[in-house]
Formats: sequence, C-alpha cells, structure tokens
Amino acid sequence: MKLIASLTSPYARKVRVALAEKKIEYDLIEESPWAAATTVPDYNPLGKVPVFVLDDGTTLFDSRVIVEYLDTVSPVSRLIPEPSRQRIVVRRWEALADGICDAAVALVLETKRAPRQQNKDWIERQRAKVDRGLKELATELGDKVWCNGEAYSLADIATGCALAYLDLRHAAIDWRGMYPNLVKLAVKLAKRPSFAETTPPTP
Ligand SMILES: N[C@@H](CCC(=O)N[C@@H](CS)C(=O)NCC(=O)O)C(=O)O
Repeated sequence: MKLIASLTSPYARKVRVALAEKKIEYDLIEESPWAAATTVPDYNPLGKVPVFVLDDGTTLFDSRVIVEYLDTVSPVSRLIPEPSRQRIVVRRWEALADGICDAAVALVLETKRAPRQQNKDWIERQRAKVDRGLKELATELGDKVWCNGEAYSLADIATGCALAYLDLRHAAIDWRGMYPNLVKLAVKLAKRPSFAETTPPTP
C-alpha cells in the first residue's frame, strides 16, 4: 500500500499519524499537487493529496475516507469509537479541525497572489473561520484530558494536525497565547512518536 502525500499537508499528516498509531506498513510517495509535473490527478481526479493506494490499485481519498478505512481494517488502537453518539462527536471534531485547515490553506493561497489581486474580504472571511474554529476547539476541549474525554482518538489527531499547520503557515495567529488548554493538548500530542515522526519540515 502507498500513500501519496506532501509533507506539509495537514490532511496528509492526519493520515500519516493514523497509520503510525495503527502500526500499518506503507510506502510514502512524496508529491506536491502544485508541481507542474504532478501525477496526483492520475490517482485522484480532484488533484488533491492525500491519496491512499491499496495493493489492488484501488485509490482512496480524501483523508476522512482514508482514516475511516484504516480504522476499519485494523483493530489496533481504535481511533473512531464504535458507539454511534461518540462516533459522531469524534467526526464533528475532525470536521472542525479540517475546516480550520481549509480556511488556513485558502489564506495561504490568497496571500501568495500579487498584493493587488488579493481580495481583502475573502481573506477576512477565511481568517474569521480560523478564529471561530479555534475558539470552538478550546471550548469543546475545556479541561478534558483528550478531545473526546478520557480516550485518545481521531479527534486529537485532527486537532493536533490543524494546530501544527497554523504554527507552520500562520505563525502570527497567537492561538497559544489565547488557549492554554489547546497548548497543553499540543504538548502532549507532540510527545507521541506518531506526531514526532510526522513533524512537517520548516519552510
Ligand atoms: N478534504 C481533503 C483536502 C485535501 C487538500 O485540500 N489537500 C491539499 C494539500 S494540503 C491539496 O492537495 N491541494 C491541491 C489543490 O487544491 O489543487 C482531505 O481531507 O484530504
């Protein structure tokens, strides 16, 4: 099995952390979906990473589908709880964390454009999503040990990857100064081998 991914993608990192937690062997194929010669559209018509390629050639995307697949095929370290209520809670965390990444990625792309081509309203709209998203993460976490209570889950992985992506691309967003409970969680996550091994390279 192989994972087509860029090392800076927060969605790909979520999958790589899940693969490490579940101790699943795979080949990592590094690809930038933005490179002129990218082969990503050969695997995913949407041209996005991550893509997981099964041994029979089946391609899986996006990151949420891949993680659900991984959790289904291996019972090691369950990341998505079985009971439906808890399962939905964890998937909501993932949607929130991924949504923060969506807005953070949109901000990166917009601010790469020539200053005169940048749309200020669009930038403010995306920034507001990040700010509200962070507030919701912190409120939902409260003083719990992990996002979903007592047990480590996909909710923590998605949240940790989103926070680290903000550190990577938006160092000016001071989530650390505003949300000590998210800092505590991020520190705990960084100590896990799955996170330590997938730290994105600094640009
Ligand atoms: N919802 C998708 C998002 C994937 C995504 O947007 N990946 C970015 C890299 S961080 C990408 O490949 N962008 C290329 C493009 O939008 O053309 C997932 O969870 O996998």
